[in-house]
Amino acid sequence: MVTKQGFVDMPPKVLTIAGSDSGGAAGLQADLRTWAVLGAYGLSVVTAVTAQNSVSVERVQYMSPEFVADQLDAVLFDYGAAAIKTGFIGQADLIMTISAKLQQYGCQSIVIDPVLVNHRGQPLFADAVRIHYLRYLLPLAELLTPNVMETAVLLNSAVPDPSDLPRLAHLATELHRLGAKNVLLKGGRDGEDVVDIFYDGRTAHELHSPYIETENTHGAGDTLSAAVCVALARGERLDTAVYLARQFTHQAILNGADWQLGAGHGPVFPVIRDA
Ligand code: PXL
Repeated sequence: MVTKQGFVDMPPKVLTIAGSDSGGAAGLQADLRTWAVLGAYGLSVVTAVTAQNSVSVERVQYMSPEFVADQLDAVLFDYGAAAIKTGFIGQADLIMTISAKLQQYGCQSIVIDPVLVNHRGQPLFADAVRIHYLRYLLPLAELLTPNVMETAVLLNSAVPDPSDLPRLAHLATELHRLGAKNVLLKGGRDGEDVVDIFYDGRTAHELHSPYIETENTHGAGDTLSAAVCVALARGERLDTAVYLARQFTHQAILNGADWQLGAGHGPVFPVIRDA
């Protein structure tokens, strides 16, 4: 909010622990873009640097656990963060390091976006990564945000039919049972709607929004979890945070739905709101 004197209120501080997408669509670039648009102050701890574009991921260079720990110490010791999200991690030892640091600093309002499959739904990592997610990150999650494929990977089960909503609701309860306080299972379908299941430990809520016919959804999951962080950092209830973030992401997908920035899948692009 800009005041009469032209001063700006202090923004909420939010931290992403994520990979860099050289193509600018996903990863920490999507998080920081979302946070700039929503008026939050974004901190970023880099887990890996990818060489990728709209067509393919060519290479991934992981940061060492020591260097990730140093980045976390640097930002958490000084700034702290009112909400935190994890994105692309991809290595068991990095998961352990991140989990230990989040606990050491008593971090709250943690959103775990379990980046485990590529956009074709193929698992990206060895089974050790899945096991480390379950053991070290799920118990820290205020909210876990898997899509249908990632849910199957985490639970080591068959990929569910996205239109079998009772089954998705059941799988969300399973992820809660494994330690995530709340679960937003994304990517269900009901006719012309996409349906996310929000399980809060008591009730599975079906959250509907109209399906947008586009392949330009790169970064949608990142944008969603980043937007949840901002609402949590501003003190919103989690169900409100999820509602606001879904609206915001729906609009971000609409914005870029007809674009052709590169040869392949295009990005989502959040709108700049009026001050
Ligand atoms: O959208 C998930 C995601 C997160 N982080 C990085 C990525 C991707 C998908 O491409 O590259 C770095």
